[in-house]
Order: sequence, then C-alpha cells, then structure tokens
Amino acid sequence: MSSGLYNTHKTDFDTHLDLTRLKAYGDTMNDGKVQFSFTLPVKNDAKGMEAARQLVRKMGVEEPNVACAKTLDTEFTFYVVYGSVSHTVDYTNIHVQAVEAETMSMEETDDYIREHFGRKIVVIGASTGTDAHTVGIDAIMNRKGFAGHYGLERYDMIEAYNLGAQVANEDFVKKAVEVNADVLLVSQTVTQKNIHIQNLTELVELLEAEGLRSRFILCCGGARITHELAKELGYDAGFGANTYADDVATFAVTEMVSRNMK
Ligand code: B12
Repeated sequence: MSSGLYNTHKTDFDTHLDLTRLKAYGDTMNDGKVQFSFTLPVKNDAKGMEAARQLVRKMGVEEPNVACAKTLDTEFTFYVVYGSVSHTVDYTNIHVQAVEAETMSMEETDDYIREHFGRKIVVIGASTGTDAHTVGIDAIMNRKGFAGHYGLERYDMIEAYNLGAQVANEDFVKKAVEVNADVLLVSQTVTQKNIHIQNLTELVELLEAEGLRSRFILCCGGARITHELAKELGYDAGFGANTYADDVATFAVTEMVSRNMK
C-alpha cells in the first residue's frame, strides 16, 4: 500500500561510495552534510542569520540552514549552520606521515624494556614555554591515564617525571640532564601566532647548542601537532589528538632499540 512512495524515496538514495570523490556523510551516502559553528560580532536578528548563511554559502555549502543562533552578548551571536558541501576529495591519493609502530600494551612495553634494556627508561615531560595547558601531558603521564589508557607513571619499567605547565625550555633541559632522561615529551596546545613552532624550535636549538640532541628521544604532542610537523622541526615523532601513553611509549622504546641506545 505505502510501498510505492517508500520505494521511490529509497531508490533516490545514492549508495555508491567512490573514494576518489569522497564527500561528507550525514545520513545518506554522498549527501555532503556538514555543520559549522562560529561566532559573528553582530546582533542576534534576521540580518545576522542571513550573514551566517551567506558566509557558509561562500564556503561551498548548498542550502545552508541556521540550526542555532544564540546571543552571547548584545553584539555577539553564536551560530550553528547545517548544509551540504559540494566539494569532494580524492581519498586514494592522500599520503600522510604517521608514526608507524604497532602499539604495544603497557605490559608488553614493560616486558620489552626488561628484555632490551634491563633497567628502567627515564621519561620527562612538560607543557613548555608560556603554555598553561596541562591536561594533554597529564593524559600521557598521570598514573590514572586517560580514556582507559594508563599513563606512563603506572608502567613498572618507566621512571616518569611530569614537570607540569609553563616550564621554560632551559629548565626542561636542565632537569632532563639531572634525571638522566632517555625520552623528552613536550606538550603544546596553544598555537596562536605559531607560538608552538617558535617554542618547539627553541628547544631543539637549545639541545643542539649544548650537544645533547642525539642523547634523547624527543617527542612532542598536542591537538594541532602532526608527525609531519614534528619531523620538520627536528623531533623524532609528533602525536596529535587521540593518542595515548601506550602509543608514545611504544614509539620511544622501539626507537631506542633501533638506535642502539643502552
Ligand atoms: C581546559 C582548557 C584550558 C584550561 C587549561 C587547564 C589546564 N590545567 O590544562 C585554561 C582555562 C587554563 C585554559 C587557558 C587558555 N586557553 Co585553553 N582550552 C582548554 C580546552 C577547553 C580543553 C583542552 C584540553 O584539556 N583538552 C583535553 C586533552 C586531553 O586533549 P589534548 O591537550 O589535545 O591532549 C591529547 C593529545 O593532543 C595528546 N597530547 C597532548 N600533549 C601531548 C604531548 C605528548 C608528548 C604526546 C605524546 C601526546 C600529547 O594526548 C592527549 C590525549 O589524547 C581547549 C578547547 C578544547 N575543547 O580543546 C581550550 C583551548 C586549547 N584553549 C585555548 C586558548 C586560546 C587558551 C588561552 C590562551 C585563553 C586566554 N586568552 O587566556 C589560555 C592559555 C593561557 C596559556 N598561557 O596557555 C584555545 C587554543 C587555540 C589555539 N589553537 O591556540 C583552545 C583550543 C580554545 C579555543 N577554541 O579557542 N584553557
């Protein structure tokens, strides 16, 4: 009885996935549905909503729909705009640099360290420069860990020092030498005016100037850090969002073995 209408809609759906022309997925294949959220420094009225729609349309979004307009202040409004992006990307032609090592569990890493080093590995971490964000480095280092992944302090075979936030590069290096660290972990969250690049570069330069660079495995991480960027800046590896203690621990210890560090 109702199947005529239902079937018509069903056959209208595009179910074809073409990875050379990848589009965002909302609720049917290739519908291109995306959502933008942003603030405009204007009043929350019809004109502001139209400004939000026009802005999003200029970004290649068809039929933008303001799903939310919330007054933040008299002259500031927060918008959520929903619509369909017409653009596609060729997924088959995307190449990224990523840390390759297959992540070992905490127990496997401890066993690996016992077998290859017969001593504890010393890891020192901090959020350096003016960066006050500690949650990222804590997620990696704190005993209780993050999202079900225990932090480095919990590893039997890792001696972990978490210096916290706003640690000057000079103090970080000084402490690394003092505790005879094998691995240096730097967290950078703030990227405004490329402050993270400046700060990460300064650390590498400092280590090089003191002839210490090759003595350490040097890793950085943060929401906007990529492995590619880290390598470019002279780090051994970079870790972005959704990485955990086990990822960096695996990388560090396997890298130490491949470099013949004792
Ligand atoms: C909490 C928070 C704060 C707290 C921090 C408290 C604390 N003790 O850390 C407070 C209120 C202090 C704060 C201050 C500021 N903040 Co803030 N803050 C945030 C917020 C809401 C969450 C960050 C967070 O904790 N994420 C959770 C952790 C677990 O994620 P993560 O850091 O990405 O870490 C993971 C990975 O990246 C990785 N990782 C991170 N580090 C490392 C290191 C290594 C070695 C490895 C292997 C992995 C790794 O592992 C973690 C687990 O997967 C974000 C917005 C957001 N939702 O992200 C803004 C945000 C980071 N803050 C921001 C800003 C601008 C600031 C201020 C400058 C604001 C101001 N004008 O005063 C100040 C900074 C002052 C300073 N000198 O640094 C901006 C940064 C924009 C940018 N790109 O530069 C954000 C993105 C907010 C925004 N949208 O504008 N902030």
